[in-house]
Amino acid sequence: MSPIAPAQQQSLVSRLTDACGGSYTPETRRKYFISGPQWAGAYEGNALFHAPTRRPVTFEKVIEEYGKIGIAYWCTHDTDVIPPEQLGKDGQHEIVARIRKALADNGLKCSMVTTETFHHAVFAAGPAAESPEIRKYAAWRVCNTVEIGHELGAQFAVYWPGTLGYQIQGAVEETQTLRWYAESLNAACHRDVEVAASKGRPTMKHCLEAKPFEPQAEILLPTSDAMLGFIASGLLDYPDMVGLNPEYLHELMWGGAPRAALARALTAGKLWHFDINDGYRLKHDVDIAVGLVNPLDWLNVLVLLRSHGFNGPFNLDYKPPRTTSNWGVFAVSFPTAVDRFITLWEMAGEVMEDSIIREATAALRAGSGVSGNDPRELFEANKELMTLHELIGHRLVQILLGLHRGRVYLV
Ligand code: GLT
Ligand code: MN
Ligand code: MN
Repeated sequence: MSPIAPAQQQSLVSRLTDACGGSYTPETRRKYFISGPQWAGAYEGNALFHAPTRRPVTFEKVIEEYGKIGIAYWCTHDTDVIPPEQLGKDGQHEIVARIRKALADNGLKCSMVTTETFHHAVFAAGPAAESPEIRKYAAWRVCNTVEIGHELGAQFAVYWPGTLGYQIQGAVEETQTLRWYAESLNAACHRDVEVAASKGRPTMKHCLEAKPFEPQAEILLPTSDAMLGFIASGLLDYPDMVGLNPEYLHELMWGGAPRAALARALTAGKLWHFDINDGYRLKHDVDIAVGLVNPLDWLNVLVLLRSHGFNGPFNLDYKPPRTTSNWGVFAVSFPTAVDRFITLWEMAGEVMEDSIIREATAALRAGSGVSGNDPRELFEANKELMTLHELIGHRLVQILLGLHRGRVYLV
């Protein structure tokens, strides 16, 4: 192939994207409770070992592009959109008014707000640092975010306590740090109760998000399960207002099974918000877009969620790769991520209706009818049925690959 001159590259990428087919209309995409984070759309490709590859993008641009794609909800950190020195001041009110206008102009809603307690130098020792004045500032920040959330009509507040931990062991007393962290959350919930009452709005759902590694070397609440323990610890004044925002990759990162982690959150009644993305076990937080690495696992995750009535928010918390251009972020990355999610969600519906999986599952649950306390006899009585586990796996792969619709190779 001859070289593709820079001016021709976008049209080639567009043509090949269209040739992929399988895309949904913006109207269809809007029917799902899918949210796009400000920080994902505006991610410039920078990281510890990476210089940015993309130009900065404003929230007006992100909201406009999400609107065109059909991503119906938007979410943000306080400092993604408001410079830290403007927080709580006139600058904040002006920016919030501009956000409201951008959302209204483009037909989006704000679903969630979150507080950045990890990037700024003030959080070098985390949001629950020893210094009482830093903790007071952290509590003020989460309360301010709750106020922003009410002004933007958000239903959810997320907390990722990524700096709740340490680099240097022995310098931090873990039980004390957890108590201090609870104080901030208590302040946020308390402020929420007050603001909700004054505005006649429901209180928000406050969702904790775990990540096992990064940016601290050791993390005090590294998994969703640790967070369930924290919610039930007695340290929270409003435990009923606090639940989880698991992230698919964060559960995979520590070697867990995301579907099992989600199941534990569901049985605790705390699965409220879900960050959707993909990546690899026991690696860093690569935040690859949903379904690009583990589509079969994703299908199974969505079968679980659909069968338990979980219907979102599904938050596109991924990072468009550094090799994707500013144009490609909204022309290719987000629409294809949304469409893979919708396809997997609809496929999960198909799995639930599939007559083979239904009958196999029912047969396994019916058992053999042979009872008694002889373990060998019990095993023998069920052993043919248990072969269905593998058949169910085969059927799931058939559905994932379209083989159940007759896709075959001419061999
Ligand atoms: C950060 C983290 C994400 C969280 C964001 C919410 S911040 O990007 O890696 O997983 O969801 O604070
Ligand atoms: Mn996340
Ligand atoms: Mn992540």
